[in-house]
Amino acid sequence: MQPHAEACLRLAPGQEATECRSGRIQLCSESLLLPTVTAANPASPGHTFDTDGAIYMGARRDPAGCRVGLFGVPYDGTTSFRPGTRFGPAAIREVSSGLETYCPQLNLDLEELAFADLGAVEIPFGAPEPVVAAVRSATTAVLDLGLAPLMLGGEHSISSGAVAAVAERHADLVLVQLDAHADLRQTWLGNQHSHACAMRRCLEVLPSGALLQIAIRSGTRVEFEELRQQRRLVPRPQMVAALQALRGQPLYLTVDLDWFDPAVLPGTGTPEPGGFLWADFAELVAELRHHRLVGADIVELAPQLDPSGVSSVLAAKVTRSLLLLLGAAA
Ligand SMILES: [Mn+2]
Repeated sequence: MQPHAEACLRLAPGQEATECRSGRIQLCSESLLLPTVTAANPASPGHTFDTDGAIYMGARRDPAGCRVGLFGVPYDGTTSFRPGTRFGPAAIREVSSGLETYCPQLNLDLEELAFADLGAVEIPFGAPEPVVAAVRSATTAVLDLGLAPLMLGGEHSISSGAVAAVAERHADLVLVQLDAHADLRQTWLGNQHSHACAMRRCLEVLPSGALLQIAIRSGTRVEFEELRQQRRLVPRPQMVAALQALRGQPLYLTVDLDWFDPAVLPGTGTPEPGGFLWADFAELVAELRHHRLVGADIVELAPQLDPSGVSSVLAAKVTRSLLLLLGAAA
């Protein structure tokens, strides 16, 4: 158990913090034989975050005094090809303790950032509409706590809920998408909230209509015609310059992990050859250091599709970068 995490756990009477074999921090009742307690977040009445399971390294459960609120949405109800993103948030948390808290690129350390891991949004099983609504409500609750939201998916359909909540606070919000796929379909497989429609739904809840789609490499002819006509497609050589032009504006960054090459991140449901490496992401991180990042999500990790586990490690490191950027901008 990490000492700082232990110190920050708020325990109910009759509970004690224990470390289980996997190294996870659990809130246990008096007997270790009883199931793990699911705790409501005391600071957000009406919104229950399930805190069962692991916690991201260095995080607190109690949001008081924090600047960033991390939460998971373990959902893969509309996945069109290979499912498994419901296991994404847990995998990111579990491997996070293998990373350093210090980021040499940003010269920032999670040990010096007060951030909360609020757990998982409690979502209904099945159709996406109530899930998106729950995500919007939970993101609003995180914003009401004064925290910058960082959401761990789950599949990409959840992003429109978080974007809608953040856009309510920032009418001039700009959405920046890292993704292999355009995600601009009106509907897919009979579902308007399919993850293949993620950016179409985001555009409906984004008052500014401002969306930058960074180096998208897969989609239909119709999607690409729209990308070109709307000048939303940012080619790889221009991605840093395109962000530079947005300095000072509030940004929401959605990271579909299939933006990375399947060689470095095979653990995703719809892999697309021709993707990017960590160094490419690091270039964006360096530029984002100068921006007002007000919210972000990391989606589409399907950890069980990668027996090596490196996909989860990369996702956990992306999480660390975004925690630090959100914390620095808050
Ligand atoms: Mn994608």
